[in-house]
Amino acid sequence: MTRPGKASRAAGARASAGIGSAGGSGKTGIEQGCVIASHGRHYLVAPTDGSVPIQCFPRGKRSEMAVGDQVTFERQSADQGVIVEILTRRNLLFRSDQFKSKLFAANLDQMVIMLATEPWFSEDLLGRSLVAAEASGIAPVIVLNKADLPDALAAARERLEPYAALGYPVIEVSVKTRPDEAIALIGEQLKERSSVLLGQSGMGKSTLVNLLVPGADVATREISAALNSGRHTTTFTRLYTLPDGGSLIDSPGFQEFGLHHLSEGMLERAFPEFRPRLADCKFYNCHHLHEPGCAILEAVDKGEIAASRHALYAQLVHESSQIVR
Ligand SMILES: Nc1nc2c(ncn2[C@@H]2O[C@H](COP(=O)(O)OP(=O)(O)OP(=O)(O)O)[C@@H](O)[C@H]2O)c(=O)[nH]1
Ligand SMILES: [Mg+2]
Ligand SMILES: [Zn+2]
Repeated sequence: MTRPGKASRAAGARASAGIGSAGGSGKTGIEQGCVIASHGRHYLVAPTDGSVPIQCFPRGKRSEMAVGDQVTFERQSADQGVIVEILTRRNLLFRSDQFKSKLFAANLDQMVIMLATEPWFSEDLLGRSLVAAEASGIAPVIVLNKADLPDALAAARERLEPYAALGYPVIEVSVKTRPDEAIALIGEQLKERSSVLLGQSGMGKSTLVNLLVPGADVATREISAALNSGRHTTTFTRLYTLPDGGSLIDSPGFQEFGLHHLSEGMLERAFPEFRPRLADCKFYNCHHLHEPGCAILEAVDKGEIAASRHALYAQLVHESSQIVR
């Protein structure tokens, strides 16, 4: 796909022009719904009136839709429809490299970053997820799963300490071996909010969805020791309605989280430990890379800002300058 337009790169995409007075009654053939799954150019839309989800196609080569989008659609048959309009988004979460973007989800309150004691999680991806959440105004929550594996637990806790110190909530669970506790801890956090689950493959995202959503029956990545058969991994993004209110979006594990679309100004504010110091730099347009009198670099020198966080910032600024417009 092409990069979402300027408007969607800001806090939220503008809706396209109105479609006139459909009235929402459904009588005219125009209905409203929520995109609950996307696979290529195929979308599953759950009508707002509660009727069964129907498959919808975008009309022409209009902009791509994200799971969580509110749309209007026109029914063509009992189980197929055409998208008429994407309603105004509160926010849009996506990743981007130099050339293209990939949508994660829209209209989110919360990002649940799923990590596990095993396999080893990438701190780079964690940092990028946090930056993406901050830049889109979505509250991040870190979940450390597989706390039942004692050998790996201590190391994972230690790696997460600096993030807890930054104020990010860290919830430790074992979805598989202590499901009731996981329901209590995570269920409460998800109640009445729209959340997206992000994380590398094998962290336990789908296992969590199966626990929280009765009947979800999501394939989980059970790797058979014998033949490496029976291996499942999530290949599409899907929204589930939570029994206590709210929704949870399961997404495929990812290895890369490009943030080429974030400007330098957005990046410096996406690091909460930078924010209170930004006004103290000598130059008002300081890049916080090599400038004399830079309050951020001074804080890094004093050990008040982790060097790894500043390195991530510098890398993201570099990527942001590489964008092909
Ligand atoms: N030991 C342990 N294993 C777990 C726990 N939760 C999930 N698993 C296992 O971790 C593996 C991966 O789980 P999934 O839920 O498929 O992971 P995922 O994050 O959805 O992976 P992708 O769909 O590939 O992104 C499965 O074999 C699960 O049984 C846990 O609390 N403890
Ligand atoms: Mg999965
Ligand atoms: Zn500076």
